[in-house]
Amino acid sequence: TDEKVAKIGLVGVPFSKGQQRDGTEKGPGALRNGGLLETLTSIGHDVHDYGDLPLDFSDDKEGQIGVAKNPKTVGHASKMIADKVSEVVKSGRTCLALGGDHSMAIGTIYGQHQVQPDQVVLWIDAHADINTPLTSGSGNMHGMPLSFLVKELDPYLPKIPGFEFVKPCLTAKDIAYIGLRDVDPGERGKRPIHLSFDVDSLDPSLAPSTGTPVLGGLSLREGLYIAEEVANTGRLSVIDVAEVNPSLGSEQDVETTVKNTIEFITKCFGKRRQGVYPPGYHIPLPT
Ligand code: 6HN
Ligand code: MN
Ligand code: MN
Ligand code: MN
Repeated sequence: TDEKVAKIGLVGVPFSKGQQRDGTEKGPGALRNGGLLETLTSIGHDVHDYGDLPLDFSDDKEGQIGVAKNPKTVGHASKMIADKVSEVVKSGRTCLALGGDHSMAIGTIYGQHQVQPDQVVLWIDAHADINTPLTSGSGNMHGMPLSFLVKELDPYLPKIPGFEFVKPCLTAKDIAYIGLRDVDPGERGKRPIHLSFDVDSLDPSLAPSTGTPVLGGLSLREGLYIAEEVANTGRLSVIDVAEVNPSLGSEQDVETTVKNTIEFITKCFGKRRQGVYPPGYHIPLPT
């Protein structure tokens, strides 16, 4: 049989201070209530739930420093996220990090880097999230995570309190944005994949409950195709699920967002259109 059991380490990242709307801190709860664990377990996966990180999400007392909002709060969260993700990856599990706004990726990528310095990053998003605190128009740190991690941007990055622990760990070539269409042979390899999935990459009709929706996004089939192809590599090591905001939109919007997000996650873990036998499954015989 070619069915694969994934060992998954689930980490809740209830965080919203990388942007200004409340609600993304409820993303992990919404995905849990939507049956994510049960779905992954029912197709045979071994899920260890590390629970939700006890993140502080008060506004910084000093308020805005430069043009980055809540830098200390985001910095402290990033440290806690990084430590947990590196613990999970070290244990040999694929880390499924449920956010939370996309500033979470500073910690998840940096944490993976401590264990797998040869990581590559696949960034699925309507946005590039590579503003520096100086290029950002909004000051929202969910639009900046990659600028803290990319070596080429180091000279352009002002010192921001709370981020003293982060050293740039990626080069621009380590990042692929969807849809990239031309890869050279030398750019391929067997490197562990960090998948950073912002639900706003999907069309707003499919993931309406998110803070920065942009019309004309991926169709569900396009999104699931990416997830299936990534699953086929067998090299998934960390997944971020960012920007689910159950406080936005109607009850129906939240349900749609959660359902489609869970579908994407299960495809990442090998759920197939033709069905999946859990390990040890036999077609029942009449007695
Ligand atoms: N996200 N480029 C805009 C900004 O504020 O820097 C939007 C960023 C959105 C971030 O969706 O994770
Ligand atoms: Mn994003
Ligand atoms: Mn590296
Ligand atoms: Mn986005």
